[in-house]
Amino acid sequence: MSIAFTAWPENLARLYRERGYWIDKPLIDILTRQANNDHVAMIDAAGSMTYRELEKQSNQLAGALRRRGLTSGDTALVQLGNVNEFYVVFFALLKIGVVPVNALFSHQRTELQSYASQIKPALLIADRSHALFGDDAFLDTFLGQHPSLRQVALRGAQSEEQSLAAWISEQQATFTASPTAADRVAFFQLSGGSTGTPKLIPRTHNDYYYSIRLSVEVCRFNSETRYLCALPIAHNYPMSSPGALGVFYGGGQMVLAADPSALVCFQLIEKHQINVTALVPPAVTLWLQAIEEWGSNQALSSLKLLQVGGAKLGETLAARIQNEIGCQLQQVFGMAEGLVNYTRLDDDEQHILTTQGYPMSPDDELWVADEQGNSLPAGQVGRLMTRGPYTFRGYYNSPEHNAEAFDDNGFYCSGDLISLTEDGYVKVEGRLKDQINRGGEKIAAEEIENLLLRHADIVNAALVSMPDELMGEKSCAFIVSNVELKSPALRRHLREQGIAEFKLPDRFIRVERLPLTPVGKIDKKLLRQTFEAQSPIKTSGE
Ligand code: OOB
Repeated sequence: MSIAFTAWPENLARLYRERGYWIDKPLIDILTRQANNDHVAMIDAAGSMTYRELEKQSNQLAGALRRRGLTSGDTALVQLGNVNEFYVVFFALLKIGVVPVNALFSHQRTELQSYASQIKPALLIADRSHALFGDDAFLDTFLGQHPSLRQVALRGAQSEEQSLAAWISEQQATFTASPTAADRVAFFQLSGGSTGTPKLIPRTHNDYYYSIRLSVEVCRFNSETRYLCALPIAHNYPMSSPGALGVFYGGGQMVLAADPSALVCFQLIEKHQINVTALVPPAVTLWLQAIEEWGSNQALSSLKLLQVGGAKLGETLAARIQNEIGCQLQQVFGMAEGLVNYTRLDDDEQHILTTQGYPMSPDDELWVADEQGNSLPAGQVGRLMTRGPYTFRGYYNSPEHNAEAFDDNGFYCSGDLISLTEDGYVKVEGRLKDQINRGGEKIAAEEIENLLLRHADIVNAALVSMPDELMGEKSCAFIVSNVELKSPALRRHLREQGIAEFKLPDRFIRVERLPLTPVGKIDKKLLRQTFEAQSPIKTSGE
């Protein structure tokens, strides 16, 4: 049985195959190509692993999972941080056709619950070093709530029975892979979200593999590539743009950093002679501050290319990179749903500094829509509409949401406001979707509002973005309540619901009522104006 998903129409699927985009090979081909390569594939804080070892360990884990009854059509919930095991597990699951959701390490109870409810996993792979899995309390509850779960493996487990390391070292004579068909779901990506529940994005082998090969070509990754993965390993950007999978495809080396701080990364860059890495804009600011403070960018002398994406990179910040970090900038405007835009390595400075690049495939179809759905000419701002050989056709199990997110011709509306230059480059101008982009980390307003409304004293709540110099945006919750509620208590309330820390509102403002638009929706635009010079909203304390 394979996972249900919205497939591309036949005529486009045929075109994508004819043009050589879809090659009908499973994603494990990325590793098979390097199976006899004795070069180091990845390095984390615990040690290094060659391609041959990665192939062997993922085979062993795949065999161990198979012996425990896992089989094609099953799903898995995985939560691992920036550690080598992430890719041992990823390839092992692909090898036996088990379809994973890779939760971010920052995710907590609410997110894991939501993913498990949606995919009904047979397998859970988690880490004892994560707060939720330090002891068995949450695990026992979780297993009780999700009867589909048949097997659990834990990184750092004490008992052999549930030890991920023990499963990975189970020896076996031979192993034959049985991945899902290349035009079927390989794994789920996580949507940044704009609705109450985090949405899942089915990615097929064919579409994802194409996006990786194309990224490798655009960014010129090869066996000389030494890539630092400083962002969360499960995010689409460091996975595939070109990210770790691009590094593996090219036979290069990936080094895993625990976080994107200058303190951690500069050392790793120097030690491993890293030549490319990917950051979000706030991390760039912090790196520049560190260089100023330490009076030198010496540690970064091996760095040739810095990719920046996930959130809008301001032109002033962009302009400092070449001089102060001492390497080339590449802007990346991508989304877990598919479409990725890059500035090209030989673009002129003006395009690199002032645009977010252009789509990587000649068959990415992209246009700008006005409110009535008409196509707008270059220079005008409207909604981004796109479809193409690696852009998904529907969120998992979400017919109502899909009806809104796609037009009749299968174009996905990402909720971004963009304009196109005369020569086809994209400029991100803003956003329509009800989401806060907190330095690249996405917060769906509705998800947090629903959690706030669970508080007995909260009558109404609205989460909006407020400008922030470092993060680009931070989040502010406007609360309607009959009693005075202190910020720490509100944060505690949200923490008790178990959500990722980055989703906690940075600020709370109590108001008498929430302003409404003429059609009766909460007027978030007006709320956001609170942060501009004059406050039109009558607030009463914080
Ligand atoms: C990446 O993926 P997601 O799924 O976390 O977020 C996608 C959204 C976009 O729709 C856009 O709103 C925003 O993040 N975004 C940018 C941006 N890159 C992403 N906004 C302005 N400028 C940029 N350069 O964030 C992602 C996935 C693959 C590669 C890179 C980023």
